[in-house]
Amino acid sequence: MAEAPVLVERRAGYRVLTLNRPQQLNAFNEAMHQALKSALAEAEEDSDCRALLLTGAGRAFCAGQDLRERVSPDGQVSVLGSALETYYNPLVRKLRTLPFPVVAAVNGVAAGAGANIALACDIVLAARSASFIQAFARIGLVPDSGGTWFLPRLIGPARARALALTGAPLPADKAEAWGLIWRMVEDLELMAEAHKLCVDFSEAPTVALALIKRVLDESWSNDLDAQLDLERETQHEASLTPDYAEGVRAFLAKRPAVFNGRRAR
Ligand code: T3D
Repeated sequence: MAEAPVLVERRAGYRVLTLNRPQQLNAFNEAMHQALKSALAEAEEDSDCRALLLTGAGRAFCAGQDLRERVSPDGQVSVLGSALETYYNPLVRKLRTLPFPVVAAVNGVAAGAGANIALACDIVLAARSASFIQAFARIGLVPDSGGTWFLPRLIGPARARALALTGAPLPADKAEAWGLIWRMVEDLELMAEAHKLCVDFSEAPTVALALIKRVLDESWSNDLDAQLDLERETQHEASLTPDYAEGVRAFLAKRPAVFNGRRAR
């Protein structure tokens, strides 16, 4: 029987999703898209899931679209557009709006949509041997999966343009130095660090974290006035959660807070 294209591991308080087509460097085919979509939906529906770890099997994180799927037996390549609408765009939107943090553990090369899906995660950790490649221009395409949005915002227009136009690999240490990712760690420490983050998130005030994701994303298109209004709204919502009450009480009692991650009843 063929191996599952996405492996799902349930841990206490979080899930680990592993892109699992290592022979193809975890390139996305339709089956992998479907499996990832279902795994994300199931994680979202599980009220005990308070963080997600996304990684790749084998030596790569993900090499983007499986290009073999884009050539017909007579050598014709597909015209694109609907694939983005059907798979990549909903995937990026879902990662940004999941009501808990998503940690990408980039274990090796992340190319094309694979790089930008990593950047869509809330926190990106990369192994020293990993690299990020905007491979699109190399095959006559335009960066997608949010790349043209994330890159200039994370590293500035000059570096974004050069990476997109040249398709040059960006090694993990430089990605960290440029602010593209949160941290580079040694290869052997990657998964332990990623799990540690998820364990911490699984004990965090999850509703507040979801609201933080939202206000930071919306800040890109808001002026200060609108952002102040949004902060008022989200702060109100956060203050209705049992975790806020617990956080304040625990602080005053000088004890560690025990957050349940639940919404206000
Ligand atoms: O189509 C749409 O829906 C639009 C959306 C597009 C989104 C995109 O992601 S477009 C960009 C697609 N990705 C790429 O162009 C990257 C292609 N891959 C590479 O450039 C290189 O493989 C890497 C730089 C990622 C790694 O290089 P290297 O030398 O470490 O490995 P390799 O030997 O090239 O690859 C190993 C195997 O994986 C190889 O298979 P083989 O020959 O051993 O049977 C290779 O063909 C396969 N592989 C790697 N990437 C892909 C792939 N097979 C299919 N599709 C791939 N994207």
